[in-house]
Amino acid sequence: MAEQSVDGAATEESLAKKMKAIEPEEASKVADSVHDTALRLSSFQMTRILNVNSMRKQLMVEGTFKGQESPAIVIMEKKVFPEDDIFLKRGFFNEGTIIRKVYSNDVYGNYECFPTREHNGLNVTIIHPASQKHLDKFSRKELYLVNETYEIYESVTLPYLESNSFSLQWVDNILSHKAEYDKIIYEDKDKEKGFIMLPDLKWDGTLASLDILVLAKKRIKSLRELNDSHLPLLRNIRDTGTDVIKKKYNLSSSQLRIYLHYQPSYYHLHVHFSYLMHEVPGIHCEKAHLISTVINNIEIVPDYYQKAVLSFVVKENDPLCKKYQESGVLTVIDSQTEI
Ligand code: G7M
Repeated sequence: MAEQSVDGAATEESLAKKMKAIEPEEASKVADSVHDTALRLSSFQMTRILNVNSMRKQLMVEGTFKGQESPAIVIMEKKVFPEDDIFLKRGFFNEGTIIRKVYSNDVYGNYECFPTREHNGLNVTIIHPASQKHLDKFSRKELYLVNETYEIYESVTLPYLESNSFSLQWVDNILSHKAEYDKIIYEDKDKEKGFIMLPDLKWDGTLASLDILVLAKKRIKSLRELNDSHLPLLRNIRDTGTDVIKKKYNLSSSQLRIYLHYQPSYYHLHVHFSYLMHEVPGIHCEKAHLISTVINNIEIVPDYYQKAVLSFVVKENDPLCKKYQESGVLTVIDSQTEI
């Protein structure tokens, strides 16, 4: 699923995730890799910009290193600013800093600034030799918004989900205490309104990036299936979940973003609890549904989620995107076409 972040750590992690998605047989083809020699970036000839992400301040380019036939991918990413005491004492600007005025208006001045080398670092990831899979993975993909009615859900989305039987093994392992048992923060064993609360795989454990996952005990596919019979479960997750976090992490419910994803990556109902100050990927309006709104919608209209249009984004080339295309739900333009 698409991810967005203003946080360097999350960005690096999503990069790592992308790279993990390329399977070992690809990696084993590292016959003569530039990583085995003293790397000279000046010998890198850029051939194509694969993607630019202005939000994450990333540039991904394809090219070749001198003397190498196989392509390489170079990913550059601006570094996150430090916020520690050492940095505060040392300061950011010095004699070498260059500053140019762009304009000023009243008390506001806009400048272009070129800090000295130590503040100009980039995180650089180099993939060499890069396979076609790597190139596809890092290439820009057009995004499309699907406005899914319940009829579209029943006729396109659901059959696709059922025919693809995505593995929920990791969820079942947690629910049956076969995995991550020692990580469980709280468990309510009730079959109907019970749940397990544990750290999200992505959470580094720091309070500043609190990211906790709640898995319902009951098998419910997603937000789409929720109705008034699930209100006790949803209220229990919201209320008990916030109580547990208050006691353990001293964060109040008003400091938490508690939400569900639609479409989720895994079709077993789960709720995300994250620290409001932490801008985790997937919190945007085309994907995240606050639990408070979900509960309220069902309180007003018991079968709200079997009536409402739910909007979400699919990526060009996603199998689900192709299904929507085939069924006429989406018209996809060729992203290579000049507009
Ligand atoms: O809402 P969505 O389906 O996009 O999110 C699923 C969440 O499950 C993500 O935030 C993942 O980081 C998290 N997750 C995925 N796996 C495979 C695991 C896992 O094995 N353990 C834990 N604790 N979280 C996981």
